[in-house]
Amino acid sequence: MRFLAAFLLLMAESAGPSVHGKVTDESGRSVSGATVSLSTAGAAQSLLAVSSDDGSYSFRSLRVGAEYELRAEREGLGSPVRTLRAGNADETVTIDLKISSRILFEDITAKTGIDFTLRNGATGHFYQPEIMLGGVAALDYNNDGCMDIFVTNGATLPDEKKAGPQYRNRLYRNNCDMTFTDVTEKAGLAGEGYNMGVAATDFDNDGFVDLFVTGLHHNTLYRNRGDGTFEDVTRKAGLDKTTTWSVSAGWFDYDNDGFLDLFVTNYVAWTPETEVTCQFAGKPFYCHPRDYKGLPNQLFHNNRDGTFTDVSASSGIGDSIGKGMGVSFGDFNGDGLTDVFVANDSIANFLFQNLGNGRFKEVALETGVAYNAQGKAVAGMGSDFRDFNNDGLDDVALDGMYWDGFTLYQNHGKPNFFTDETVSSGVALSTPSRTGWGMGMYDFDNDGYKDLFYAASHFPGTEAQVRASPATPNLVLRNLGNGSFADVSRLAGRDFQHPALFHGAAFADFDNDGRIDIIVTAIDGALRLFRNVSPESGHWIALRLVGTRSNRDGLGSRIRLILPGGNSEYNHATTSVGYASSSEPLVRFGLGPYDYAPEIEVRWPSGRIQRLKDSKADRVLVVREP
Ligand SMILES: [Ca+2]
Ligand SMILES: [Ca+2]
Ligand SMILES: [Ca+2]
Ligand SMILES: [Ca+2]
Repeated sequence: MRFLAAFLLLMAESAGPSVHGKVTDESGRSVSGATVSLSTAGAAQSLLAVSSDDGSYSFRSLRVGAEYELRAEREGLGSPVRTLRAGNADETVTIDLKISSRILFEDITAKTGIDFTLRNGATGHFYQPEIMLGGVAALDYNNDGCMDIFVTNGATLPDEKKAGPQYRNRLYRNNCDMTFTDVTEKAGLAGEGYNMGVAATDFDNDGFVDLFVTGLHHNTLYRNRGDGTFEDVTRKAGLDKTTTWSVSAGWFDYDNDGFLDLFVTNYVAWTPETEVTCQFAGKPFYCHPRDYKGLPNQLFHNNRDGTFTDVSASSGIGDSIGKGMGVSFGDFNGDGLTDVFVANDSIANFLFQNLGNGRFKEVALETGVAYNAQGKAVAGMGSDFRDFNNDGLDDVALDGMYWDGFTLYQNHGKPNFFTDETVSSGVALSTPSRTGWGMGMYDFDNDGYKDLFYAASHFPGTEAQVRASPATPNLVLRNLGNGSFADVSRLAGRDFQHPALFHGAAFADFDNDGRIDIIVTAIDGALRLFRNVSPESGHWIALRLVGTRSNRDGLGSRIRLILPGGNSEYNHATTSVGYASSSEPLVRFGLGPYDYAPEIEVRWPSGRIQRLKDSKADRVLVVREP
């Protein structure tokens, strides 16, 4: 009788197909109050329903022949996206939706053979560098298709010496079975001095990834010889003119000549001798950034012969005095020229617009990314300059100190570009009580929407200030696909709840299963490899770009992937993500329920446009520039 009644009701109320079903949890129990959304490609808004007491939902009057995507969410739990095609007018489709944790990580460090502790050399003098280090890189130094790890380390203070093996930088080779071997000694990468950050790419286009390591009074360029060893070419390359304190570096091709140029962020003027002493609650403590003089950043042009020219002055980059932390690259105005975002500590951020004539203009204020919505400069740390809402416009996410919250700027295009959407996106709900360092915008569950990860910890010794331990767990916020994010950190697995003084983070698919993994450093703590074990992760495609006219790694390439439903996703090639760290050069897309992409459009930095048709999912595509 109930079915008949429902059928009659349907006949009476609707003209057109319908879909209905139940929302359940992992153990099959009905879930009420779940938000079920139904959308078609290109639709500005989804149709929404809320599951009733017995978990049921329904949508009626669908458009005949239309393709729909259906999914359910509740309190951070979500269902995989399901697709349906609405058939003839009186058809009723039944689709049950199971909601569960979408993003799950397992700490597999103990099984990997990685045994590294980040040493900051602190001895109670509260030297500022002690709370600023921790860069890490994901790179494939031996081209075996498995991502390796390079991690920077501190030194003793005040002499800035790597006094003993505990201060060495390390290179870990991925044995392609998720075990790693320490190959530092053979590679010649133990380093010297007090290191901060790292930027990996193939600067000389010989097919082998090279390393630039930043630090106090000393930066180093290592050229990969291709035989498992590296050569210090800093002086030969003309990169030995350093400031007192470089934090991050990044590689990008600002003049699109096929050779990658080098951007270096500099923090503040600092020496152990001139270190100021500060107090907090009557006791010696780390000083505020305002107690130090800022520095200009640096830009070095790649001369294509292994040498670089310092163009900081002629490019205009050197005109802006900041307190530079993370650097990330995007193209905010879509003119094919890569722009530079620099997070500054406690002063306005910088956005350097690439003018295309070798000059940059600092436009953070007029484009809306200098301050947050409250008109406040935040203590910016790491940033990522990517498109979180798949509208083809690069957005900016950054993190900072616990009183600010982590800012999310959405790009609306010309003429005014960015608005602060930290509150409307829900990012503000979970971040004001946190301090973030490394971070990145990656699609951890491959549902087609880039999520947010933040490596989090307060300064050591701030127990009284933050009324908690400075060691904290990391944060992961899931992109719900409707402009908002849900904090799913507590649902991300037991290992994810582990607190530490987390700092740098690099992103790569270390086990080549299509789910992006994270390597995270922690002060006085273990380097941890969080393997992404998200259940019911969607289909995926990763692009490994091989530039011919463009730079070999294809950095700066902009990629649009068109899904079978007609929606598009956007991403670009960069290794400069987060704080003082360097991530894999591959460009990733989550495809959700779709096992192929009808079209992938690659816009190379050279200007070439390449279109790939009907690419099968769940693989790395090697794309050579035509
Ligand atoms: Ca490798
Ligand atoms: Ca966007
Ligand atoms: Ca996602
Ligand atoms: Ca993985």
